[in-house]
Amino acid sequence: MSGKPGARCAPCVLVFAAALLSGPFLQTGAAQAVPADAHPEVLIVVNANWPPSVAIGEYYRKARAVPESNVLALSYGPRRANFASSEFETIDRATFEASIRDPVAAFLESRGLKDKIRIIVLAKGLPLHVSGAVTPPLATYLRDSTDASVDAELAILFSGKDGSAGVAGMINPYFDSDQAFAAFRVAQPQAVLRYLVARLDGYAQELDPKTGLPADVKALIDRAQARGPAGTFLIDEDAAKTGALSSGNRIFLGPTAAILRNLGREVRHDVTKEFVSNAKDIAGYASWGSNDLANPGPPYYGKIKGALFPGSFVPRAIAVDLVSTNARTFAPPRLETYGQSLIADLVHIGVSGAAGYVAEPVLSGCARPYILFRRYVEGVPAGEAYYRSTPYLGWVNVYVGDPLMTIAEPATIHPTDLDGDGVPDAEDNCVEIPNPDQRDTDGDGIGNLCDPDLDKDGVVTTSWGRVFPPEAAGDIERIALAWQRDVYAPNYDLDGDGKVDATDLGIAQLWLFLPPGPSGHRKTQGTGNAGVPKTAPGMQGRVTRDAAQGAPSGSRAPANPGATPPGPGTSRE
Ligand SMILES: [Ca+2]
Ligand SMILES: [Ca+2]
Ligand SMILES: [Ca+2]
Ligand SMILES: [Ca+2]
Repeated sequence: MSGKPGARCAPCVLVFAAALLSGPFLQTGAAQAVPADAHPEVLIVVNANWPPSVAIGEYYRKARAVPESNVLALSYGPRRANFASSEFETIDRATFEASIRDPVAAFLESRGLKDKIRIIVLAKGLPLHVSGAVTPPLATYLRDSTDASVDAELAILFSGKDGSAGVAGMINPYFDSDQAFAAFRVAQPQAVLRYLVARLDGYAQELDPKTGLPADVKALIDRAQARGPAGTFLIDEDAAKTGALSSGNRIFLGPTAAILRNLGREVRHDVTKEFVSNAKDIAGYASWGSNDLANPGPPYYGKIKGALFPGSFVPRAIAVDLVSTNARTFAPPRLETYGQSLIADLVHIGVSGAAGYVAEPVLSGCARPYILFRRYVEGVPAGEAYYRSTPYLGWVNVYVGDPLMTIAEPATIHPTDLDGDGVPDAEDNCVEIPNPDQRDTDGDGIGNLCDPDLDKDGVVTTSWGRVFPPEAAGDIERIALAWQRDVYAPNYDLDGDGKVDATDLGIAQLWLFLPPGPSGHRKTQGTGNAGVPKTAPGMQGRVTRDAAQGAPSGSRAPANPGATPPGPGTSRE
Protein backbone atom coordinates (compact mmCIF):
# COMPACT_ATOMS: atom_id res chain seq x y z
CA MET A 1 0.00 0.00 0.00
CA SER A 2 2.87 2.31 -0.61
CA GLY A 3 2.59 4.97 -3.24
CA LYS A 4 -0.34 6.33 -5.16
CA PRO A 5 -1.68 4.44 -8.09
CA GLY A 6 0.79 5.10 -10.81
CA ALA A 7 3.44 6.41 -8.47
CA ARG A 8 6.98 5.79 -9.60
CA CYS A 9 8.36 3.05 -7.41
CA ALA A 10 10.00 -0.19 -8.35
CA PRO A 11 8.25 -2.42 -5.80
CA CYS A 12 4.85 -1.44 -7.24
CA VAL A 13 5.80 -2.97 -10.54
CA LEU A 14 6.54 -6.32 -8.95
CA VAL A 15 3.28 -6.31 -7.05
CA PHE A 16 1.32 -5.54 -10.17
CA ALA A 17 3.04 -8.31 -12.13
CA ALA A 18 2.16 -10.79 -9.42
CA ALA A 19 -1.47 -9.73 -9.57
CA LEU A 20 -1.58 -10.32 -13.33
CA LEU A 21 -0.20 -13.80 -12.91
CA SER A 22 -2.89 -14.65 -10.41
CA GLY A 23 -5.42 -15.10 -13.19
CA PRO A 24 -8.68 -13.21 -12.99
CA PHE A 25 -7.19 -9.93 -14.11
CA LEU A 26 -6.10 -11.48 -17.39
CA GLN A 27 -9.72 -11.73 -18.45
CA THR A 28 -10.80 -8.26 -17.56
CA GLY A 29 -8.15 -6.48 -19.54
CA ALA A 30 -5.62 -4.07 -18.19
CA ALA A 31 -7.91 -1.07 -18.53
CA GLN A 32 -10.45 -2.47 -16.09
CA ALA A 33 -8.06 -4.26 -13.78
CA VAL A 34 -8.31 -3.41 -10.14
CA PRO A 35 -5.13 -1.53 -9.30
CA ALA A 36 -2.74 -3.69 -7.35
CA ASP A 37 -2.79 -1.20 -4.52
CA ALA A 38 -6.57 -0.77 -4.47
CA HIS A 39 -8.27 -0.87 -1.10
CA PRO A 40 -11.49 -2.89 -1.17
CA GLU A 41 -11.16 -3.34 2.63
CA VAL A 42 -11.96 0.34 3.18
CA LEU A 43 -15.43 1.80 3.73
CA ILE A 44 -15.72 5.58 3.37
CA VAL A 45 -18.60 7.30 5.16
CA VAL A 46 -19.60 10.85 4.24
CA ASN A 47 -22.37 13.27 5.15
CA ALA A 48 -24.56 13.78 2.08
CA ASN A 49 -25.97 16.94 3.65
CA TRP A 50 -22.69 18.82 3.38
CA PRO A 51 -20.90 19.06 0.01
CA PRO A 52 -17.38 19.38 1.50
CA SER A 53 -17.90 16.03 3.27
CA VAL A 54 -18.86 14.37 0.00
CA ALA A 55 -15.85 15.99 -1.66
CA ILE A 56 -13.52 14.65 1.05
CA GLY A 57 -14.86 11.14 0.51
CA GLU A 58 -14.41 11.26 -3.23
CA TYR A 59 -10.95 12.79 -3.04
CA TYR A 60 -9.80 10.15 -0.57
CA ARG A 61 -11.47 7.37 -2.56
CA LYS A 62 -9.45 8.29 -5.62
CA ALA A 63 -6.24 8.81 -3.66
CA ARG A 64 -6.43 5.25 -2.31
CA ALA A 65 -8.30 3.51 -5.11
CA VAL A 66 -11.25 2.52 -2.93
CA PRO A 67 -14.11 1.00 -4.97
CA GLU A 68 -16.98 3.41 -5.64
CA SER A 69 -19.37 0.88 -4.13
CA ASN A 70 -17.56 1.27 -0.79
CA VAL A 71 -18.83 4.79 -0.16
CA LEU A 72 -21.77 5.31 2.16
CA ALA A 73 -23.45 8.72 2.08
CA LEU A 74 -25.46 9.31 5.25
CA SER A 75 -27.82 12.21 5.75
CA TYR A 76 -26.83 13.67 9.08
CA GLY A 77 -28.20 16.99 10.33
CA PRO A 78 -30.06 19.67 8.37
CA ARG A 79 -29.29 19.95 4.67
CA ARG A 80 -26.51 22.38 3.87
CA ALA A 81 -26.01 23.38 7.49
CA ASN A 82 -22.55 24.59 8.42
CA PHE A 83 -20.76 21.42 9.48
CA ALA A 84 -17.51 23.36 9.77
CA SER A 85 -18.84 24.66 13.09
CA SER A 86 -18.92 22.68 16.31
CA GLU A 87 -22.72 22.64 16.31
CA PHE A 88 -23.08 19.12 14.91
CA GLU A 89 -20.02 17.50 16.46
CA THR A 90 -21.83 16.15 19.51
CA ILE A 91 -24.74 13.75 19.23
CA ASP A 92 -26.95 12.00 21.76
CA ARG A 93 -26.93 8.25 21.81
CA ALA A 94 -30.37 7.66 20.34
CA THR A 95 -29.58 9.90 17.39
CA PHE A 96 -26.19 8.26 16.96
CA GLU A 97 -27.80 4.85 16.80
CA ALA A 98 -30.55 5.90 14.38
CA SER A 99 -28.57 8.13 12.07
CA ILE A 100 -25.06 6.63 12.15
CA ARG A 101 -24.70 3.20 13.72
CA ASP A 102 -27.73 1.46 12.23
CA PRO A 103 -27.29 2.77 8.68
CA VAL A 104 -23.60 1.77 8.69
CA ALA A 105 -24.49 -1.70 9.98
CA ALA A 106 -27.31 -2.08 7.44
CA PHE A 107 -25.04 -1.01 4.59
CA LEU A 108 -22.35 -3.51 5.53
CA GLU A 109 -24.82 -6.34 5.96
CA SER A 110 -26.93 -5.69 2.89
CA ARG A 111 -23.88 -5.44 0.63
CA GLY A 112 -22.17 -8.48 2.06
CA LEU A 113 -19.31 -6.26 3.24
CA LYS A 114 -19.40 -7.01 6.96
CA ASP A 115 -16.28 -9.16 6.87
CA LYS A 116 -14.64 -7.73 3.77
CA ILE A 117 -14.39 -4.26 5.26
CA ARG A 118 -11.67 -3.86 7.88
CA ILE A 119 -11.21 -0.10 7.87
CA ILE A 120 -13.83 2.64 8.17
CA VAL A 121 -12.89 6.19 7.21
CA LEU A 122 -15.19 8.99 8.40
CA ALA A 123 -15.17 12.26 6.47
CA LYS A 124 -15.49 15.56 8.29
CA GLY A 125 -19.14 16.54 8.62
CA LEU A 126 -20.07 13.45 10.60
CA PRO A 127 -20.49 13.69 14.37
CA LEU A 128 -17.55 13.14 16.68
CA HIS A 129 -18.77 12.69 20.21
CA VAL A 130 -21.63 10.58 21.56
CA SER A 131 -22.48 12.42 24.73
CA GLY A 132 -23.07 10.53 27.93
CA ALA A 133 -26.37 10.97 29.71
CA VAL A 134 -24.64 12.15 32.87
CA THR A 135 -21.07 12.88 33.81
CA PRO A 136 -20.12 10.55 36.65
CA PRO A 137 -17.90 11.70 39.49
CA LEU A 138 -14.20 11.33 38.88
CA ALA A 139 -13.98 8.38 41.23
CA THR A 140 -16.33 6.30 39.13
CA TYR A 141 -15.77 7.84 35.72
CA LEU A 142 -14.02 4.84 34.19
CA ARG A 143 -16.86 2.60 35.30
CA ASP A 144 -19.89 4.73 34.67
CA SER A 145 -19.21 7.17 31.88
CA THR A 146 -21.27 6.64 28.74
CA ASP A 147 -19.37 9.25 26.79
CA ALA A 148 -17.79 7.81 23.69
CA SER A 149 -16.40 8.82 20.37
CA VAL A 150 -18.44 7.94 17.30
CA ASP A 151 -15.28 6.33 15.97
CA ALA A 152 -14.72 4.06 18.96
CA GLU A 153 -18.32 2.88 18.88
CA LEU A 154 -18.14 2.04 15.18
CA ALA A 155 -14.92 0.10 15.78
CA ILE A 156 -16.91 -2.39 17.86
CA LEU A 157 -19.95 -2.52 15.59
CA PHE A 158 -21.78 -5.87 15.73
CA SER A 159 -20.13 -6.74 19.06
CA GLY A 160 -23.25 -5.79 20.99
CA LYS A 161 -20.97 -3.86 23.35
CA ASP A 162 -21.41 -0.38 21.99
CA GLY A 163 -23.15 1.86 24.45
CA SER A 164 -21.81 0.00 27.47
CA ALA A 165 -20.52 2.23 30.20
CA GLY A 166 -16.87 2.70 31.09
CA VAL A 167 -13.97 0.58 29.91
CA ALA A 168 -13.89 -2.49 32.13
CA GLY A 169 -14.53 -5.61 30.11
CA MET A 170 -13.62 -3.66 27.00
CA ILE A 171 -9.91 -4.24 26.91
CA ASN A 172 -8.61 -4.06 23.36
CA PRO A 173 -7.68 -7.64 22.39
CA TYR A 174 -5.44 -6.18 19.69
CA PHE A 175 -3.44 -4.06 22.16
CA ASP A 176 0.31 -4.40 21.68
CA SER A 177 -0.23 -7.16 19.13
CA ASP A 178 2.46 -8.41 16.74
CA GLN A 179 -0.14 -9.42 14.19
CA ALA A 180 -1.34 -7.66 11.06
CA PHE A 181 -4.97 -6.70 11.58
CA ALA A 182 -6.16 -8.82 8.65
CA ALA A 183 -4.58 -11.88 10.28
CA PHE A 184 -5.94 -10.92 13.69
CA ARG A 185 -9.49 -10.76 12.34
CA VAL A 186 -9.16 -14.21 10.81
CA ALA A 187 -7.63 -15.62 13.99
CA GLN A 188 -10.20 -14.00 16.29
CA PRO A 189 -13.42 -13.67 14.33
CA GLN A 190 -15.43 -13.02 17.49
CA ALA A 191 -13.16 -10.29 18.85
CA VAL A 192 -14.95 -7.10 19.85
CA LEU A 193 -12.63 -5.04 17.66
CA ARG A 194 -14.13 -5.33 14.19
CA TYR A 195 -13.02 -2.23 12.33
CA LEU A 196 -10.13 0.19 12.41
CA VAL A 197 -11.86 3.56 12.32
CA ALA A 198 -10.15 6.80 11.37
CA ARG A 199 -11.40 10.24 10.50
CA LEU A 200 -10.35 12.82 7.93
CA ASP A 201 -10.92 15.97 9.89
CA GLY A 202 -9.50 19.40 10.52
CA TYR A 203 -10.49 23.02 10.41
CA ALA A 204 -12.79 23.86 7.52
CA GLN A 205 -12.99 27.62 7.43
CA GLU A 206 -11.08 27.62 4.18
CA LEU A 207 -12.18 25.48 1.21
CA ASP A 208 -9.87 24.47 -1.61
CA PRO A 209 -11.41 26.22 -4.64
CA LYS A 210 -10.61 23.42 -7.08
CA THR A 211 -11.87 20.41 -5.15
CA GLY A 212 -14.26 21.89 -2.61
CA LEU A 213 -12.41 20.17 0.22
CA PRO A 214 -11.51 21.96 3.44
CA ALA A 215 -7.90 22.97 2.77
CA ASP A 216 -6.60 21.38 5.98
CA VAL A 217 -8.27 18.06 5.20
CA LYS A 218 -7.00 18.03 1.63
CA ALA A 219 -3.48 18.68 2.90
CA LEU A 220 -3.90 15.88 5.47
CA ILE A 221 -4.79 13.43 2.69
CA ASP A 222 -2.05 14.65 0.35
CA ARG A 223 0.69 14.51 2.96
CA ALA A 224 -0.07 10.86 3.73
CA GLN A 225 1.51 9.90 0.42
CA ALA A 226 3.98 12.74 -0.02
CA ARG A 227 7.74 12.33 0.19
CA GLY A 228 10.08 14.44 2.25
CA PRO A 229 13.16 14.19 4.45
CA ALA A 230 13.23 11.40 7.05
CA GLY A 231 13.12 14.02 9.79
CA THR A 232 13.57 13.80 13.55
CA PHE A 233 11.29 12.41 16.22
CA LEU A 234 10.67 15.03 18.89
CA ILE A 235 9.85 13.57 22.29
CA ASP A 236 9.21 16.43 24.69
CA GLU A 237 8.94 15.44 28.34
CA ASP A 238 8.03 17.95 31.01
CA ALA A 239 10.47 17.78 33.90
CA ALA A 240 8.01 19.74 36.02
CA LYS A 241 5.73 16.70 36.28
CA THR A 242 5.91 15.11 39.70
CA GLY A 243 3.99 12.43 41.55
CA ALA A 244 1.48 10.36 39.60
CA LEU A 245 1.85 12.38 36.41
CA SER A 246 5.58 11.70 36.26
CA SER A 247 4.59 8.24 35.02
CA GLY A 248 3.75 9.91 31.72
CA ASN A 249 7.41 10.81 31.32
CA ARG A 250 8.78 7.57 32.72
CA ILE A 251 6.49 5.05 31.06
CA PHE A 252 5.16 6.77 27.95
CA LEU A 253 7.66 9.31 26.67
CA GLY A 254 11.08 8.08 27.83
CA PRO A 255 10.68 4.56 26.40
CA THR A 256 9.37 6.04 23.14
CA ALA A 257 12.63 7.93 22.68
CA ALA A 258 14.70 4.88 23.60
CA ILE A 259 12.88 2.53 21.23
CA LEU A 260 12.97 4.97 18.31
CA ARG A 261 16.72 5.44 18.71
CA ASN A 262 17.12 1.70 18.75
CA LEU A 263 15.20 1.46 15.50
CA GLY A 264 17.76 3.77 13.95
CA ARG A 265 15.71 6.96 13.95
CA GLU A 266 16.99 10.39 14.71
CA VAL A 267 15.49 11.48 18.03
CA ARG A 268 15.42 14.72 19.96
CA HIS A 269 14.50 13.79 23.51
CA ASP A 270 13.88 16.85 25.63
CA VAL A 271 13.86 16.07 29.34
CA THR A 272 13.87 19.66 30.58
CA LYS A 273 10.99 21.90 31.57
CA GLU A 274 11.06 23.58 28.20
CA PHE A 275 8.12 23.26 25.79
CA VAL A 276 10.09 22.85 22.59
CA SER A 277 9.55 25.28 19.72
CA ASN A 278 11.15 25.99 16.34
CA ALA A 279 12.12 22.36 15.79
CA LYS A 280 12.73 21.48 12.14
CA ASP A 281 11.52 18.51 10.10
CA ILE A 282 9.65 16.71 12.84
CA ALA A 283 8.78 13.11 11.83
CA GLY A 284 6.87 12.27 14.99
CA TYR A 285 5.87 14.29 18.01
CA ALA A 286 4.98 13.27 21.55
CA SER A 287 4.54 15.77 24.35
CA TRP A 288 2.28 17.02 27.13
CA GLY A 289 0.73 19.64 24.84
CA SER A 290 -1.04 22.32 26.82
CA ASN A 291 -0.38 20.27 29.97
CA ASP A 292 3.29 21.16 29.66
CA LEU A 293 3.66 23.84 32.29
CA ALA A 294 5.90 25.85 29.98
CA ASN A 295 3.27 26.07 27.24
CA PRO A 296 2.99 29.44 25.47
CA GLY A 297 -0.78 29.80 25.94
CA PRO A 298 -3.54 29.21 23.37
CA PRO A 299 -3.55 27.98 20.73
CA TYR A 300 -0.39 26.22 22.02
CA TYR A 301 0.57 24.98 18.54
CA GLY A 302 1.51 27.24 15.66
CA LYS A 303 3.14 30.64 15.49
CA ILE A 304 2.90 32.22 18.93
CA LYS A 305 4.87 35.21 20.14
CA GLY A 306 7.35 34.88 17.30
CA ALA A 307 8.12 31.16 17.74
CA LEU A 308 6.66 28.11 15.99
CA PHE A 309 5.37 25.51 18.47
CA PRO A 310 6.59 22.84 18.22
CA GLY A 311 8.08 23.46 14.75
CA SER A 312 7.78 22.23 11.17
CA PHE A 313 6.79 18.71 10.18
CA VAL A 314 7.86 16.41 7.37
CA PRO A 315 5.13 14.64 5.37
CA ARG A 316 3.66 11.54 7.07
CA ALA A 317 4.51 12.79 10.56
CA ILE A 318 2.46 11.42 13.46
CA ALA A 319 1.68 12.88 16.87
CA VAL A 320 0.52 11.96 20.36
CA ASP A 321 0.03 14.51 23.09
CA LEU A 322 -1.05 13.71 26.62
CA VAL A 323 -4.03 16.03 26.63
CA SER A 324 -7.50 14.95 27.72
CA THR A 325 -9.72 16.78 25.28
CA ASN A 326 -7.48 17.40 22.29
CA ALA A 327 -10.13 16.08 19.86
CA ARG A 328 -13.15 17.71 21.50
CA THR A 329 -13.66 19.82 18.39
CA PHE A 330 -12.38 20.46 14.89
CA ALA A 331 -13.82 23.95 14.76
CA PRO A 332 -11.50 26.73 15.90
CA PRO A 333 -12.39 27.99 19.38
CA ARG A 334 -12.05 31.61 20.36
CA LEU A 335 -8.71 32.29 22.00
CA GLU A 336 -10.36 33.68 25.15
CA THR A 337 -12.22 30.44 25.79
CA TYR A 338 -9.84 28.00 24.16
CA GLY A 339 -9.43 25.23 26.70
CA GLN A 340 -6.73 22.60 26.14
CA SER A 341 -4.58 22.20 23.04
CA LEU A 342 -6.17 20.65 19.95
CA ILE A 343 -4.88 18.19 17.40
CA ALA A 344 -6.74 20.27 14.80
CA ASP A 345 -3.95 22.83 15.29
CA LEU A 346 -1.30 20.14 14.83
CA VAL A 347 -2.99 19.08 11.59
CA HIS A 348 -3.15 22.73 10.54
CA ILE A 349 0.64 23.08 10.87
CA GLY A 350 1.52 19.82 9.16
CA VAL A 351 0.91 16.69 11.25
CA SER A 352 -0.45 13.84 9.11
CA GLY A 353 -1.80 11.50 11.79
CA ALA A 354 -2.69 12.02 15.44
CA ALA A 355 -4.26 10.26 18.39
CA GLY A 356 -6.95 12.23 20.20
CA TYR A 357 -9.77 12.17 22.75
CA VAL A 358 -13.23 13.67 22.56
CA ALA A 359 -13.49 13.63 26.37
CA GLU A 360 -11.32 12.71 29.36
CA PRO A 361 -9.63 9.38 28.60
CA VAL A 362 -7.61 9.10 31.83
CA LEU A 363 -3.88 8.67 31.39
CA SER A 364 -4.29 4.89 31.30
CA GLY A 365 -6.65 5.24 28.33
CA CYS A 366 -4.19 7.18 26.20
CA ALA A 367 -2.58 5.75 23.10
CA ARG A 368 0.90 4.47 23.98
CA PRO A 369 3.39 6.43 21.90
CA TYR A 370 6.07 3.75 22.36
CA ILE A 371 3.79 1.27 20.59
CA LEU A 372 2.27 3.61 17.98
CA PHE A 373 5.58 5.15 16.91
CA ARG A 374 7.46 1.86 17.03
CA ARG A 375 4.99 0.03 14.82
CA TYR A 376 4.64 2.94 12.44
CA VAL A 377 8.42 3.11 12.04
CA GLU A 378 8.48 -0.65 11.44
CA GLY A 379 6.19 -0.08 8.45
CA VAL A 380 2.76 -0.85 9.93
CA PRO A 381 0.05 1.42 8.45
CA ALA A 382 -0.72 4.29 10.80
CA GLY A 383 -4.33 3.31 11.54
CA GLU A 384 -3.29 -0.20 12.43
CA ALA A 385 -0.35 0.98 14.53
CA TYR A 386 -2.77 3.27 16.35
CA TYR A 387 -5.18 0.46 17.25
CA ARG A 388 -2.29 -1.63 18.57
CA SER A 389 -1.42 1.27 20.88
CA THR A 390 -4.90 1.80 22.31
CA PRO A 391 -5.70 -0.20 25.46
CA TYR A 392 -9.46 0.30 25.70
CA LEU A 393 -12.26 0.05 23.15
CA GLY A 394 -15.63 1.77 23.01
CA TRP A 395 -14.06 4.69 24.80
CA VAL A 396 -13.40 8.30 23.82
CA ASN A 397 -10.47 7.74 21.47
CA VAL A 398 -10.12 8.88 17.86
CA TYR A 399 -7.42 8.64 15.22
CA VAL A 400 -7.23 11.53 12.78
CA GLY A 401 -5.54 10.99 9.43
CA ASP A 402 -5.32 8.52 6.57
CA PRO A 403 -5.21 5.09 8.25
CA LEU A 404 -3.38 3.63 5.24
CA MET A 405 -0.45 6.02 5.62
CA THR A 406 2.87 4.23 5.97
CA ILE A 407 6.26 5.66 6.75
CA ALA A 408 8.30 6.30 3.61
CA GLU A 409 11.40 4.48 4.85
CA PRO A 410 10.52 1.70 7.30
CA ALA A 411 13.14 0.58 9.79
CA THR A 412 15.47 -2.10 8.56
CA ILE A 413 16.94 -2.67 12.00
CA HIS A 414 15.31 -5.30 14.20
CA PRO A 415 16.80 -4.74 17.62
CA THR A 416 17.18 -7.69 19.95
CA ASP A 417 17.15 -5.26 22.88
CA LEU A 418 14.09 -3.19 22.03
CA ASP A 419 14.25 -0.71 24.88
CA GLY A 420 18.02 -0.42 24.76
CA ASP A 421 18.53 -1.06 28.47
CA GLY A 422 21.32 -3.57 27.83
CA VAL A 423 19.17 -6.62 28.52
CA PRO A 424 18.15 -8.63 25.43
CA ASP A 425 14.39 -8.97 24.95
CA ALA A 426 14.36 -12.70 25.66
CA GLU A 427 15.86 -12.05 29.09
CA ASP A 428 14.38 -8.61 29.79
CA ASN A 429 11.75 -8.82 32.53
CA CYS A 430 10.17 -5.58 31.25
CA VAL A 431 10.72 -5.60 27.52
CA GLU A 432 9.29 -2.23 26.50
CA ILE A 433 10.50 -0.09 29.39
CA PRO A 434 14.17 0.53 30.12
CA ASN A 435 15.00 -1.10 33.48
CA PRO A 436 18.70 -1.95 33.46
CA ASP A 437 18.58 -3.08 37.11
CA GLN A 438 15.92 -5.75 36.31
CA ARG A 439 14.53 -5.31 39.81
CA ASP A 440 11.90 -8.03 40.44
CA THR A 441 11.23 -8.26 44.16
CA ASP A 442 8.57 -10.95 43.96
CA GLY A 443 10.72 -13.05 41.63
CA ASP A 444 7.96 -13.86 39.17
CA GLY A 445 9.97 -12.93 36.10
CA ILE A 446 8.24 -9.57 35.57
CA GLY A 447 10.20 -6.52 36.62
CA ASN A 448 8.62 -4.26 39.26
CA LEU A 449 8.53 -1.36 36.82
CA CYS A 450 5.88 -3.15 34.77
CA ASP A 451 4.43 -5.44 37.44
CA PRO A 452 1.64 -3.72 39.36
CA ASP A 453 -0.21 -7.07 39.55
CA LEU A 454 0.31 -7.38 43.29
CA ASP A 455 -2.12 -10.20 43.99
CA LYS A 456 -0.88 -12.23 41.01
CA ASP A 457 -4.21 -12.88 39.39
CA GLY A 458 -2.83 -11.98 36.00
CA VAL A 459 -4.33 -8.55 35.59
CA VAL A 460 -4.05 -5.16 37.26
CA THR A 461 -7.35 -4.48 38.97
CA THR A 462 -9.24 -1.88 40.92
CA SER A 463 -11.93 -2.39 43.56
CA TRP A 464 -13.34 1.05 42.78
CA GLY A 465 -12.12 2.47 46.02
CA ARG A 466 -13.29 -0.34 48.29
CA VAL A 467 -10.59 -1.58 50.64
CA PHE A 468 -12.61 -3.79 52.96
CA PRO A 469 -12.32 -6.66 53.38
CA PRO A 470 -8.61 -6.22 52.66
CA GLU A 471 -8.44 -9.22 50.34
CA ALA A 472 -11.05 -7.56 48.13
CA ALA A 473 -8.88 -4.53 47.51
CA GLY A 474 -7.67 -4.09 43.95
CA ASP A 475 -4.01 -3.75 43.04
CA ILE A 476 -4.47 -0.01 42.62
CA GLU A 477 -6.08 0.34 46.06
CA ARG A 478 -3.31 -1.67 47.71
CA ILE A 479 -0.70 0.77 46.50
CA ALA A 480 -2.86 3.79 47.34
CA LEU A 481 -3.43 2.46 50.84
CA ALA A 482 0.25 1.70 51.42
CA TRP A 483 1.11 5.23 50.32
CA GLN A 484 -1.56 6.75 52.54
CA ARG A 485 -0.49 4.73 55.58
CA ASP A 486 3.18 5.15 54.84
CA VAL A 487 3.75 1.40 54.73
CA TYR A 488 6.71 0.11 52.76
CA ALA A 489 6.52 -3.14 50.81
CA PRO A 490 9.15 -3.82 48.13
CA ASN A 491 6.62 -5.24 45.66
CA TYR A 492 4.59 -2.04 45.84
CA ASP A 493 7.66 0.09 45.18
CA LEU A 494 7.44 -0.11 41.39
CA ASP A 495 10.14 2.40 40.55
CA GLY A 496 12.54 1.16 43.23
CA ASP A 497 13.22 4.48 44.89
CA GLY A 498 12.72 3.12 48.41
CA LYS A 499 9.27 4.66 48.88
CA VAL A 500 5.71 3.74 48.04
CA ASP A 501 4.10 6.94 46.89
CA ALA A 502 2.13 8.75 44.20
CA THR A 503 4.72 7.87 41.59
CA ASP A 504 4.15 4.15 42.12
CA LEU A 505 0.39 4.70 42.06
CA GLY A 506 0.68 6.62 38.81
CA ILE A 507 2.71 3.83 37.22
CA ALA A 508 0.28 1.15 38.42
CA GLN A 509 -2.69 2.98 36.95
CA LEU A 510 -1.20 2.79 33.47
CA TRP A 511 -1.70 -0.99 33.57
CA LEU A 512 -5.30 -0.80 34.73
CA PHE A 513 -7.23 -3.84 33.43
CA LEU A 514 -4.14 -5.02 31.59
CA PRO A 515 -1.79 -7.89 32.39
CA PRO A 516 1.62 -6.93 33.78
CA GLY A 517 4.64 -6.97 31.48
CA PRO A 518 5.36 -7.83 28.79
CA SER A 519 8.35 -9.79 30.03
CA GLY A 520 10.80 -11.89 28.04
CA HIS A 521 10.49 -14.54 30.74
CA ARG A 522 6.80 -15.09 30.19
CA LYS A 523 6.23 -16.82 26.91
CA THR A 524 2.53 -16.17 27.02
CA GLN A 525 3.26 -12.52 26.59
CA GLY A 526 5.87 -12.42 23.90
CA THR A 527 7.64 -9.23 23.20
CA GLY A 528 5.28 -6.60 22.09
CA ASN A 529 2.29 -8.85 22.51
CA ALA A 530 0.72 -8.50 25.85
CA GLY A 531 -1.64 -11.42 25.27
CA VAL A 532 -4.46 -9.43 26.73
CA PRO A 533 -7.37 -11.43 28.05
CA LYS A 534 -10.67 -10.58 26.41
CA THR A 535 -12.14 -9.72 29.73
CA ALA A 536 -10.26 -8.88 32.82
CA PRO A 537 -10.73 -11.72 35.31
CA GLY A 538 -13.28 -10.85 37.90
CA MET A 539 -14.67 -8.03 35.83
CA GLN A 540 -17.47 -9.88 34.13
CA GLY A 541 -20.88 -8.76 34.98
CA ARG A 542 -19.79 -6.31 37.55
CA VAL A 543 -20.51 -2.87 36.37
CA THR A 544 -17.15 -1.86 37.39
CA ARG A 545 -15.54 1.30 36.71
CA ASP A 546 -13.00 2.61 38.35
CA ALA A 547 -11.99 4.80 40.87
CA ALA A 548 -9.35 5.10 38.42
CA GLN A 549 -10.28 8.22 36.99
CA GLY A 550 -8.98 11.34 35.92
CA ALA A 551 -8.17 13.19 39.01
CA PRO A 552 -7.47 16.76 38.15
CA SER A 553 -3.84 17.30 37.49
CA GLY A 554 -2.06 18.28 40.61
CA SER A 555 -4.32 16.27 42.84
CA ARG A 556 -2.20 14.48 45.37
CA ALA A 557 -3.31 12.14 48.06
CA PRO A 558 -6.42 10.21 47.16
CA ALA A 559 -9.52 11.49 48.84
CA ASN A 560 -10.31 7.92 49.61
CA PRO A 561 -7.76 5.16 49.62
CA GLY A 562 -9.05 4.09 46.27
CA ALA A 563 -7.57 4.69 42.95
CA THR A 564 -7.55 8.07 41.41
CA PRO A 565 -5.60 7.64 38.25
CA PRO A 566 -4.65 10.98 36.89
CA GLY A 567 -6.01 12.19 33.64
CA PRO A 568 -3.59 13.88 31.34
CA GLY A 569 -4.20 17.18 33.00
CA THR A 570 -7.85 17.08 32.65
CA SER A 571 -10.07 19.96 32.12
CA ARG A 572 -13.22 18.05 32.66
CA GLU A 573 -15.23 21.10 32.87
CA1 LIG B 1 15.90 -4.62 26.96
CA1 LIG C 1 13.54 -3.40 30.01
CA1 LIG D 1 7.59 -9.17 39.56
CA1 LIG E 1 8.51 4.09 44.65
